[in-house]
Amino acid sequence: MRHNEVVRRLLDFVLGAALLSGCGPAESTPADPGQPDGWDSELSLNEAEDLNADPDVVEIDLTAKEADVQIREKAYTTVWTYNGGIPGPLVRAKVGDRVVVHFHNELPDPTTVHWHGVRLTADMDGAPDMPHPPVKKGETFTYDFVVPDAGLYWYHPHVDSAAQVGAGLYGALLVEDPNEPKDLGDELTMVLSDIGIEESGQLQSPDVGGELGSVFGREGDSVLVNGRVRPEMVARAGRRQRWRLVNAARSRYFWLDLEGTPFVRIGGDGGLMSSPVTADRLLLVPGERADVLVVPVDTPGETRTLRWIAYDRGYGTAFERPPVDLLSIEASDLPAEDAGEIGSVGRDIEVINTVGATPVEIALTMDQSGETTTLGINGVPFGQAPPIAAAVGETQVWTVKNEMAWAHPFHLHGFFFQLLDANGAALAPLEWKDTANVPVEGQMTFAVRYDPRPGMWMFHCHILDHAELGMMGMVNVEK
Ligand SMILES: [Cu+2]
Repeated sequence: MRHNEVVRRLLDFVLGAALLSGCGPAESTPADPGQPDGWDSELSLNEAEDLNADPDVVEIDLTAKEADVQIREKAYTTVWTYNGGIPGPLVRAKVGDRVVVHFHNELPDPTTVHWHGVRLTADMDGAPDMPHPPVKKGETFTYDFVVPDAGLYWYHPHVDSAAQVGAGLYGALLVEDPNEPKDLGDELTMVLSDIGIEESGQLQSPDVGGELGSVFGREGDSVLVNGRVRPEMVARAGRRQRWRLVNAARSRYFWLDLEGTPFVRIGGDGGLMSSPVTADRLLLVPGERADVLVVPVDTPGETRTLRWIAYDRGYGTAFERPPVDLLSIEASDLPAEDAGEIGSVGRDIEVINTVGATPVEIALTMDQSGETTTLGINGVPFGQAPPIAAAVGETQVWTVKNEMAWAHPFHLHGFFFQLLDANGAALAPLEWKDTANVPVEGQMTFAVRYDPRPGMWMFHCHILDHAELGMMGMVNVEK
């Protein structure tokens, strides 16, 4: 019997009816329920089972395989999965842990696993043939790396990536920092994605729409939160929630709206920012992450809907596209809470010193002079351009120009960067990025410092159809 229970029974005995009539000391109240039971059950993610007893090692089995998954009502679709579900299992680790992933490929095609955003060694990055060849059907490869930074990361294939991600291969990797404040809110990890499914219930062909589909960037017609179409949650009004969001779609930008409820963004790709930013809408380009606090407030039974809003990422991408409901939040009948003020959330981030930095200028380009359209870097598709030279310890300032009528989410593997403004100053508040939007016929500038992890690293557009058309390059970081 717990101590509280003993005390309560003793009081019952001594005070008798006084307690029941309410004249004596108050009867012990049940523990604060926080959120109602099962409030987030439709958003639950399978978690990868840690097979290693060492508290500083997370060791998991990850199998890529086909599975029949119900996405549309009354229809099962054969999709590509990690461990049988969309998304793949949530991998949970803490800062500094070693992560060991025994990866098995049971798919018909070769594949790799790229650990998007993690500052690991180049040989564990999952870029094909750099140096490990893709994992063929029936083969196994063990990824073994340390997670040095808190934040939400994700994993996905880096072979035929538009088709493989489009078929369902992605999952989240959450690296927690035990020293971060624990009372920021009830935490939810949300993997945002989409998938194209035919009327018949079959997965859409990865080539649907032909070359124009690739240039536009294919967006699946079913928009998913943790693999589900429009899940629902029942949440206590006024109680703060902390959402860890990742855009795992192959092409779709997510511009999020919660009917006037503001998003307090406290972190991004590489953990907490220097200070929060509050906004009514939140943009996540493919590959990007956000760490946000939200406080839904409604009277019991009322529902607030998280919506996808068409973001104009270039020609034809926003025209006459209505909002899409992503998630509904019903206010429970628990008494509303006063979320109060959040304390100071943030951390010190050192500004990268760009004095004497090496300038690197690249352009994201399209070439329609041949029989087929190719995309590229500086007019040259992937594989035909020499890598950009860099050295351990070097600082570079990149200017990424976009010559196309579509925006591109630029992603650099293995290293974080800091965005710079037009005058070359770091954007405030400070944050570590690995993916950032390059607007239509505009540019994006960032500073990067190469810590001692030499090797060949990729950079590319994270509209994966664009990457497959050639918009990828490499940085060779030498010792
Ligand atoms: Cu692109």
